[in-house]
This record gives sequence, structure tokens and C-alpha cells, in this order.
Amino acid sequence: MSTSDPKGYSASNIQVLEGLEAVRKRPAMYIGDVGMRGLHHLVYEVVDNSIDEALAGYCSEIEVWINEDNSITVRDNGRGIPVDFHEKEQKSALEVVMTVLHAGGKFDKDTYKVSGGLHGVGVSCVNALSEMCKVNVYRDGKIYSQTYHIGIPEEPVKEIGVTDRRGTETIFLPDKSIFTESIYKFDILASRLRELAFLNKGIKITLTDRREVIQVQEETGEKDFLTKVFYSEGGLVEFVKYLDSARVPMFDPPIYISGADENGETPVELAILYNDSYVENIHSYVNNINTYEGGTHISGFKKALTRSLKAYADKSGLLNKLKIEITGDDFREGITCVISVKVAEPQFEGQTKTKLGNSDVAGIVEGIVNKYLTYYLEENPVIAKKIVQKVILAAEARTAARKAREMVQRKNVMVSGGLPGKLADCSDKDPANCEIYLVEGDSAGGSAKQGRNRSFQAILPLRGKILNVEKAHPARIYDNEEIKNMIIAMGIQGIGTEELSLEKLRYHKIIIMTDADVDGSHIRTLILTFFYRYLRLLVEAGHVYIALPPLYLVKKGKEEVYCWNEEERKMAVESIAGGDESKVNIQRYKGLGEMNPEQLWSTTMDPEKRTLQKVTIEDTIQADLLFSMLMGDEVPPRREFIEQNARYARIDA
Ligand code: 0RA
Repeated sequence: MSTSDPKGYSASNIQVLEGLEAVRKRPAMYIGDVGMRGLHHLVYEVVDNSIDEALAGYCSEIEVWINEDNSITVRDNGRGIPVDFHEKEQKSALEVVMTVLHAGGKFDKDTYKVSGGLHGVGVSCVNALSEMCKVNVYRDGKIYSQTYHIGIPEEPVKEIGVTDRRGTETIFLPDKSIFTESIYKFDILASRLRELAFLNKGIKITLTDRREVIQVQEETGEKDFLTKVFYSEGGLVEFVKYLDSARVPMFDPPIYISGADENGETPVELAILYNDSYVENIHSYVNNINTYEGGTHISGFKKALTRSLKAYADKSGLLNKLKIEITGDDFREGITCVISVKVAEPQFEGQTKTKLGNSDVAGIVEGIVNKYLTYYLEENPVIAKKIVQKVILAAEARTAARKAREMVQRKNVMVSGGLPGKLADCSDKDPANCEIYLVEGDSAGGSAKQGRNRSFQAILPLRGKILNVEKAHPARIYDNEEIKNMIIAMGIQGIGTEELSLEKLRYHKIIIMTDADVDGSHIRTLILTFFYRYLRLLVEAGHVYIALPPLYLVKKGKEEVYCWNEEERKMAVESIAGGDESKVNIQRYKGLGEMNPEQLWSTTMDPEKRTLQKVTIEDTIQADLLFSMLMGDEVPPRREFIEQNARYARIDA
């Protein structure tokens, strides 16, 4: 094809338009969804390209701005996207990268790998889904620029000036006709960028919120905006210490392991810490993506951990007097670990495509971890002994726990139908149709029982204290009446990572319903902590919800409007009394018990009218930190942390 062939140009352009059109037609296929998650995903997609440039060794700094209009700017000091003319496509390389699907890695194949975001879709998708996008490339002393509208270039790449800097700057405004959300959340971006800084040591990442003015300089009138800088010299070692900042470590520094397969490919890196809690806290990443469903890298790690610790314990005679068997779980009680692998062609599986499927990775990780851990334990006998002793305690406690559980299950069979006396069960027996409300308090439980639709809604009132599982030993879980009742009522066979099975789950919706006050939110957190630590699978499978009772009832004569927030309250007063608060009666609901059964049904339980929030484990790092801080022993960091991170598991509607 000759460079002057106009057909070549138009043919490639038609392809480009078709590609962009496909993305706009089915955005969810490319970025997951068009809600909060998808909106933020756009930023990660752009930042990932800069991270790749940094991993290639050409970029040390990435700056991200949330602009006043909720557009985003991402700037790096890398080599700059190439702008040279692309013969085949008849346009600048920059234009190809920005408009052709999956074009990101076409150039410079050896050094530039497209790791991509979760879906690895590339920056052209971000472009297609933006009502405006502009890229400035600083390269060879010049500034090049191109602007796009829903992915289509306004004009060819232009040289617009000279510069002494280097790098790429992308500005984009997500298309409001595609996304259901348009407001960026600083905390969500901060959390991901912090994670990226830990995972990729040495890269400085700055996040600035131009919507939040912190201070105005008196003399110059210059504004200081809310800014956070994320930078980690120590990488994963600092990451595990950060994760355990509310726990008491058993040793310091953390164990650090890094290696690769025999060809020097598939780099594996991990850091391990043990603390005095009973929580197993393993976070894993593949190409910087959080694989929270686990996968082959995790199985390889677990195998090697068990094998090397077992071998050491056997050899050192520490197990000589032990009569009981040690299981894999015992070796991981109180562990905090981050594992990060880079895989050339990752296969993602599972419900949310966050489970690594590549089978060869298991052996690679197992080999590296086994070799280094064996050596580490030999070299550090004091620490090794501490770990083994903790494992023995875990095994003993687990044996005790099993006895307690068996007793629960036996008792269970003897009582009528085996269900807790407090449970008001539903008549339908098909779990897919059934819901259980976990209701705090006596009177609310009573109202819920009267107000419910008994064919498919079951009520379990929680009256006593719910155990704080963050502090309690797993063996004590079954001692707690309320937790025991929940487990039996839900029909769950066991708890933890290995015994939990959803096969006999009796309800597909488990709905936590608590008061809208401090006590209520405390109880909700206790229940969520239990679910997060021991029934993670249940949450991951999307069975757990939070009921949202209304906060206000605005009344004038016969007219009644329920409101779920301040804004709705104002709107209600506006619509029924022209905005005059003195003409209406406003009732603030603090407790569920203030509603009669009919009210509770129509506002909070009727599937036609209620609002449920599904609990998702979107951000496992933040969830873990929050639960460990809220519920753990270390008091001082708590208050500040709660204030800064009101978000635990992300709750989606
Ligand atoms: C391909 C080749 C080269 C750089 C890049 C891509 C590149 C892409 C992005 C995206 C965001 N920031 C980026 N920085 C660089 C290198 C070509 C060369 O100079 O040899």
C-alpha cells in the first residue's frame, strides 16, 4: 500500500470508527460497568500505561488530578507516546494508540508491555467513552497534541510548542450519556494509587483534587488543593507493615522473597508477616491487578508455606509431643502476606475475573517460596520457633473449635427441625426465593415478624452481644449464641476459608437490618466483620445486603413522604408545603422500633419499594484495614482512621 493511497486511509478510518462504536455500544464489556466502578476504572486504565512506562525504566513520576469539572488529568515523565507517522494506518502513532482498540503495545514490543487494567482494554477505550479527551506529548523538545470527541480526533496530531520536559499528559472527561455516575471520589482513587505505589516501589504518584481548596496563598492568590503523595521505597515490605499497622507483629522486618522462573520470566515477589491475631490476611496481585478470588499463585504459595514450615518443625523436633494433626489453615493463622506476580499472558477466571488460572504459575511460586523459606527458617531460628509455636496453638484451638461445632451440630439435629428457636422461618423452601433478615433488637424484631411476607421472608432477631471476631479466638466463635444462631439459620456447614460451603444455604438474600444510630452501626460492623473474616465466600457470591430504613417521615395531613437523606427531606417539604417546614411534621427515625409493622414493611422490607445495598468486597485492602482498626486492640489509630475511611467494603446499590 502506497502512502498516497487514499483508500488505505479511509479503510483504516472506517475500522477505527467501528471499533469506537463497539466500545460505546457495549461499554460494560470493556470496562466492567458504567457506574462508580467503571468511572474510576477509566483513570486506572490511563495510569496503567504510565506504570508500564515506569516499569520499563523510563518514568519515575506520575501525577493525577481530579479537575474542577470532574475531568481527569494524568501526567508522567516517561518517553512520551511516539508521534511518528505510521505508514500502514496513514496517521501518527499517537493517533493509532488513542483510537485503535488494543493498539497500546504495538510499538517497541520488547520493552513496552501492555499490562492494562483489569480488562486490559487500553487507553483507546477511555477515549471512546469520553466526551472530551486530549493528549499532550512532550518529546524531543517539542509538544504534540491531539483532541478527541467520543474518541474521534478533531484534527491530525499537531505540534503546538517547544518544551524541555518529557512525557505524556492525558486529560479526559467521561461521557455523561454513558456513565450513570460522574463525580470522582478522591478516596477510591487514593486507595488504588496507594496500592500501585506499594506494588511498584520507587514510583512517585501524586493525587490532587482541584475541587477541594485547602488554602489560598494570601499574596499570590494561588490555591493549595487537597493532595496526597504515594511513594514506597520498600514496596511489599512496607505494604504488609501498612496492612498490619493496627496489629502486633511477631517479628520485624517482614520476610521478603523475590524470584522468577528458570528463564528469568514470571517475576514473583512477596512479603510475609505474622501477627498475634487469628486472622488470615493474604492479598494477591497479578500484573498489579488484585486477584481477590485467588488462583494458582495463591495455591502455590500455600503449598510451599505448609511444606517448608512443616519440614522445619519436624526436623527441629518441635512437634514431637503433638498428638493432633496440623492443617493448612493452622499455618496461616495470624499471617499477613502480599504476593505479586507478573504473568505474560494471564488467564483470569472466576465470577469477577479476578482468579488466576495459569497452571504453571503454581509450580513457579511454590518453588521460589519453598526454596527461600527453607533457607530463611534455618537462618532465623528464633523467628522460626515463634511461628511454629503459633501454628501448634492454632491446631490445638482448631481441634477445640471442631468439638464445639460438632456439639452445635448434634444439638441442632435434636431440636425441632434443627433451627434456632428465635428464628421466624418462611414457608417457601426454595433458597433462591428466600430472604433472611438479621434484625437488631427486640421490638424491631417483633415489628419485622409482623410486617414481613412470611412466604419468603424469615426473621432472625439478634438480641445479645455479637462476638467481636477480630479479637476472639476462632475456637470461641461457636460459644457466641448470636453467631451460632446465624450460622444454623443460614444453613452454612462450616466457616473459614476451607470449610465454608454454600451448598445448603437456606436463603439467597441475607439482609442486615439495624438501627440508624451509633449502636446500630456498631452492630452492623460486628456482623460485617464476622462475614468478612469467616463467611467471605457468602459476600463474594453476592448474598449479603444491608437494609436501608428511611431517616425521616415528612407529614402534612394525610400526605406522608419517607425520606432517606437530607436532600430528599428538603424536596419533600418543598413538594407538600412549598418549602415551609413549619407546615409539616417531620419525624426523625432513630430506631427501627419506632416504625409500626406496616411502616417497616412498606419502607424497608417490601421488595417493590425498599432499597437494599449489596455488600461487595471491592477494596480488600481498605476492608481489612478498617476491620482491623475498628475491632482490633490498638486503640490510638482508630478515631482518625474511621474519620478518614468511612468506606469499608464498598457497598453498591
Ligand atoms: C510506546 C513506545 C514508547 C513509549 C510509549 C509507548 C509510552 C506510552 C505511554 C502511555 C502513557 N505514558 C506513556 N509513555 C510512553 C517508546 C518509544 C520510544 O521512545 O522509543
